Amino acid sequence: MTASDRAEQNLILRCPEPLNAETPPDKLITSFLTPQANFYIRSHGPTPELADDHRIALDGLVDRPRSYTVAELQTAFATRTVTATMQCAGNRRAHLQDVEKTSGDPWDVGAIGNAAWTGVALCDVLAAAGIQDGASFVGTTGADDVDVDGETAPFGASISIAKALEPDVLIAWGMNGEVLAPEHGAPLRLVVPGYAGVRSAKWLTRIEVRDRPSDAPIQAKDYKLFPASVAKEDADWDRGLTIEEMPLNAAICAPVDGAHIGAGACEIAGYAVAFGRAVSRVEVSVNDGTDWLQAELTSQPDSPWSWTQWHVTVDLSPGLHVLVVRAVDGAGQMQPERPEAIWNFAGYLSTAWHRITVTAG
Ligand SMILES: Nc1nc2c(c(=O)[nH]1)N[C@H]1C(S)=C(S)[C@@H](COP(=O)(O)O)O[C@H]1N2
Ligand SMILES: [Mo]
Repeated sequence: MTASDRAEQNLILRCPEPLNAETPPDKLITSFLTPQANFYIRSHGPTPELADDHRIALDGLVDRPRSYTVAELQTAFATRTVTATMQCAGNRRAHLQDVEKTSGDPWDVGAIGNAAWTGVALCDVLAAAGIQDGASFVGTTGADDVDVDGETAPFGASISIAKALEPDVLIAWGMNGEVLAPEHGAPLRLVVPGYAGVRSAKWLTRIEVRDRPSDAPIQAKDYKLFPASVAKEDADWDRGLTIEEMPLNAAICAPVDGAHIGAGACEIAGYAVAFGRAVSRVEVSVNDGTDWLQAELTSQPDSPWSWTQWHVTVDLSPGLHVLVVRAVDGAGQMQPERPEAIWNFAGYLSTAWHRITVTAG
């Protein structure tokens, strides 16, 4: 089966080429770990087919540049597994597009998933190479060529050296106990917990220790946050906020928007993310935000990068209902109420209270 066949069978296809597909909402809440086959796919170019003995180069500001295959990484370094939610910076973009058109795929709530990633700690590999003075960023390159506004270049992204040295940042070959599928970055990808998915380069070919961020278009001219007053044509890319840490968010996964459901008891369920902070409260309203109920939370306290799943059972009278969810993090911060306040031309970081309409009866 090809990656496209798998996506068509298990996911909601947003774009066939490059392959972009999201997890159907019901599959986001059936298990704490999202099976690899149900995990969203966000690719900017064609899926490269790389050999099992593919090598990644490690160079730049290091004393001992070298290259590694998966087998060599497995022999040289301790294997590490980190459970972390990965989320596209464009997740829930459709809700910003309800305000005004943006660029990008109209993701609903499913450009997100939670997985146990297995690989080696990037910091161990960097330590073995010897980081030189002046090292401030770690750049990554993928085997795929991607187009950013007419400029074609290999996928490239970077993270700060401080983030790169966190032990939970992995060079990964596995997901939920399986080897990575081609569409998720086989044989080796980066996993940067807590950061927008774009920083987790798939199909790694090179890791370069640098004195400045990656010059690749994906890093330099994309995935930046601008205020609503800035149009894409006028964007000064150096002034945009580089999207790294992901903000507080929550979404309703069941029922789905527009559903017709029986009147009476109804279970409302979904996920919330606070990345590194706790999700301390999830509130649900069945009357468009007038009254709020507290949802039951399911989280793994020893897994700070994972999402929190939540559910609450309500009694719905016959008729139309606007259901809303909002989350509060461990610092007492809440999501913005309305998407109008956070609209931006690229449709990133769509975190307003999630509202859906259902008909009971
Ligand atoms: N080489 C490469 N890495 C990439 C991408 C890509 O297009 N090419 N997409 C990024 C983006 S935007 C996201 S959200 C995640 C998605 O990972 P997944 O497809 O395994 O869910 O991969 C990131 N890594
Ligand atoms: Mo993404």
